[in-house]
Order: sequence, then C-alpha cells, then structure tokens
Amino acid sequence: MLQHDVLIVGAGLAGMRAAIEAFRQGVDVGMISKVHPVRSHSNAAQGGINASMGAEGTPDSWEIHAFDTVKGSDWLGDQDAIEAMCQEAPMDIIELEHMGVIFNRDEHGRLGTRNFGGASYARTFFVADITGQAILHVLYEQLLKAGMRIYEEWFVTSLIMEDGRCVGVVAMEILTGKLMPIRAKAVVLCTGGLGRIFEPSTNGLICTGDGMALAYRVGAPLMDMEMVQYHPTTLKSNGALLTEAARGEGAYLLNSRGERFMATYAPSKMELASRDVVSRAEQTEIEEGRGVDGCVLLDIRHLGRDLIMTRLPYIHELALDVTNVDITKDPVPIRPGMHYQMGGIKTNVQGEVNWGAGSIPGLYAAGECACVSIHGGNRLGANSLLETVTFGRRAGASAARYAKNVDFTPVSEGVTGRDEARIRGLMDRPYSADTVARIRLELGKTTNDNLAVFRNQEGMYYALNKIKELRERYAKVSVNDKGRIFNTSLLFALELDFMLELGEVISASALNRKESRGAHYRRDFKDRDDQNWLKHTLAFRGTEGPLIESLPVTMTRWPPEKRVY
Ligand code: FUM
Repeated sequence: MLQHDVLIVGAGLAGMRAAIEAFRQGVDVGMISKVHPVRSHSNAAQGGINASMGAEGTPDSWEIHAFDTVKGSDWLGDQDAIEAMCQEAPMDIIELEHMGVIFNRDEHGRLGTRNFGGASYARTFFVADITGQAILHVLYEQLLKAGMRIYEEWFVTSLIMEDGRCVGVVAMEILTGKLMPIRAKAVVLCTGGLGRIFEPSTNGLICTGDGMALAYRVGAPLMDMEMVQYHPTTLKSNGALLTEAARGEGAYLLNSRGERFMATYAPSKMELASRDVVSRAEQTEIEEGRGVDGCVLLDIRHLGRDLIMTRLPYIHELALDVTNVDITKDPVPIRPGMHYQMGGIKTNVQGEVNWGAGSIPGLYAAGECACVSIHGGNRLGANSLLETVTFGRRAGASAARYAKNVDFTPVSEGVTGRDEARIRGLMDRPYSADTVARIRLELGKTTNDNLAVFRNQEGMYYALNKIKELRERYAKVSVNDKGRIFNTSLLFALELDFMLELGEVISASALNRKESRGAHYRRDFKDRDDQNWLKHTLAFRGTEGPLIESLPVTMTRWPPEKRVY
C-alpha cells in the first residue's frame, strides 16, 4: 500500500511550503494534487505579499501590520494568529528571496514595496503583477530538488479515519480512474478556495472547496464561512482579476460623472480602503445610477505607459485580450467579483484541526482552505500569500513532529469501497437530461445573486432552499461519459458534490449572523453588533444540514474600535 509519514493534499503555495518544511524535519513526505503543481490557483495571485520590514522613512513595524490586519478583519480575526504571522513575515519573505524569488528592487537595489489596500504603509513585496506565479515556480524547484513523491492529477475522494484520527486518504488516479488508499501518519489539507461555488469568480475552475468538504465530512467544523470576499476590480465579462496593485500604484476609480467617488466613502484611504468597503462603494454607485453599463471605471492612464508595462504588464495584456481596452489609453470597466473565502477549516496556530472543544489528531490545514483565523470578516490584499507561506510552514512542521511520534495505522484495501459505490452510483444511473454543468451554473448564479456584496434575509433563505433543491437534483444526475480513463465529467460531478454541500454551509452561516461585519453586509442588520456577534461562526455537519455553533474571538491587545478609512 502507498504510504507516507506526512501527506500534503494540494500543491499551491501553502501545500508546497508545508511539504518543504516537513521534508526538512526528516520525515517521508508525499504530495497529491488534482492538477500539475504549477497549475495550482496560487499561480493566479498577482499583486504581492505583505511583510513589514520597517521601510526607511516610515515607522512601520509588525505591530502596525498586525493592527491593520485586525482592523481589516473588522475585529473578527484571531489576534494570536495575526501576531504570529506579522512577526514571522519578514523571515518568510527573506527566505523566499534566498530560494530564488526575484522580487522587485528599488532604485537602491533593496527589496522594494508597493501600496496595498487597508495598509498604513507600503509593505507589499512583489514580482510585477505575477507574484504568485513567481513564488510557486521557485517552491516547485525546491520540491523537485528534495525529490519527494508527487501524485500529479490525483483526486482525493475522502479522508480515512480510525478512532477519531486521520490516518490517510482515499484518492483516484485520474489517468486510470482507479481508487487507492494512501496511508499517512499525518495529512495536511492545502487545497485552496471554493470560488467556483460563485459565478463568475476570479478563481480558477479547479477552486471547488475540496479540502473544506473533506474535513467537514469527517467532523471538522468550518469557521466563518459567511465571510466571502468580493474583490473591487474584476472584469464584467468573465470575472477575471485586475490586481489591486493597480490602485496601489495610483489608479483611480471613477463613476459615470468622472468623479473619484471613494472620496464619499473612505476620504482618507480613497481607492486603498479595505476591499469590503471599496466593493460596497462601487456597488452603491452602480445601483444609484452612477455606473457605466453595470460597472465603474478603473483609470490607470496617468501612471504612464512605462510604469504600466514594467509593473502591471499582465493586467495590461489581460484587459486587452478580454475587453479590448488598452489600459495605457482608456479606463477599463470593472465591478466587484467573488474572489476569496475568509472562512474554512478551523485550525489553531500550529495548523492542527482543533476547535478547543475537540480536535482531529493527524489532520492539519493551511492556506485558503483553513481558517486560523487571520482574515476574520475581510482579508487585506497580499495577506493571503503571506498566510500560505507562514502557516504552510507551521503546519508542515507540526505534521512532521506529530508523525515522528506515532506509528502507521493499519488500513484495509477495502476502505475504498464506499467511494467506489458512490462513483458507481453516478456512472450507473441512466442518462439524465439534467447535467452537472447546469446544476453547477445554477449554484453559481444563486450564490452570486444572493450572497454577494449586499445581503438580506430573504435572499439568503432563497439561496439555502435553492441549494437544497439542487442537491436533490444532483442525487438523480448521471455522468454520461461511462469510461474511467481521465474522465473529467466524473471529476466535475465529484467536485459538484463538495460545492453543493459548502454552498449550504455558506448560506446557513450567513443567515445565522444577524449583523453587518466585514464582507458580510446585511441590509436588514446594517450595523456591527459587538455585544452579540463578536464571535466566530462554527458549522458542523449534521444529518439534516449544517449545525451552527459559535466560538469566542481571540483578543490579545486590540479591543474593537469603530472602523473608518
Ligand atoms: O489584487 C490582487 O492582486 C489580489 C491579491 C490578493 O488577493 O491578495
């Protein structure tokens, strides 16, 4: 039987960083990914990665970075985790640089930074507007150097549990369609986000929430799943991201009257207020009739062609390809679009799946699929790459330490039986006119219409009920491609099962929180209510759907304040 001391599921930045750290601890590490590692969605991260290194001429410090993050989170982030990340960030960036990431340099040859939203000082390190891609490729080189086993294009269908501990995974080799158990002393979930539950989304088609669903199904709670980030600058036609770095470099947001409307909503930070604030401002302008064909305008022209082509070449190409707008010459229409899930599998700062009242020994999580919780109600741009690296490293180290102290648990080959039956069920059903693609699209439209920048009770109920209906339809749908070899229709069907369950968790968590905080803005409860709602949402899997509980927020040194930009 295949086995590893530590098995990492997911090969984006969190997964790669976890794998490198576990390998350094001297244990046998395997990594499994449903795509080739450098096709992981971290590849799409554009603007940069945050760390406060006390930039010359500023009083910036890790404490100010931490405070900005707490404020960005609307005081829902856990301050112990935020402190750990901001303190360790400089070391993590320097290590990436030493591994070979060619970060931008300033005119003195030192690592140079750019501004980003919600930050008091410029502390975002970057590689033009392809920062995620640059880091991902460098970490991949490290994995190749280490020579660890990478299961490319394998899809995990379930976690193997024994006496409440996670002892491996069942996975399908996509090439053959064969299901196999992989035994592991520790499993680290680093499977990224769930963006494609929404349509459109800035996320790649592969972002289907797999790890969150896998953990949820074995009893782990999903925390703060109502906190879904809409990025202020996405293209209308396909939802593609135009990086916040454009505004960091000085781009304006304009309404149909040519006004920089952020002056009304965030007079001191303007276009660089936090994302929830900017997205709500844009949506208000659009809804009140000051939009341009369902959008507002991002105007970069005044930055000049040289700067655009040096620092933002990728979005120049993207806007030209997708909308036929040359951003050196014309403003480009943009609007808020689904970008990131702040919530996820509840972990502690060591990456262990642990919620105080319970834990799953042997199971770890890091990156977007996890909720440690750095981002609380709203993530600051460029804190996600940082989170992947810092908490990927921490989770990899903890998993390796754990693995050194336990033995492998016997796992029978028959453990694949339940998943095999599930797959046979999908394949053996007679031809259905209803399709996986149709259900997925309806799911995406439902969430995007009802769980977006502005929410209300009626819309969220509608979403919850509609998703229940979609789950009933899913139970009757068939996979019409009956082969097992590289059957992407089967893969999409398995992903959709995860997505529908998570859509239900998002809707139920959102309905439960009766206040507005961060990205969760309710028109029927417009204010933040610290007295009743300064707490995390925990969703556990029940037989009839999510069971909602709560958990206190960890406060260290920053009590709640009014949040203005
Ligand atoms: O706008 C961006 O470049 C996105 C960065 C992020 O989500 O952190």
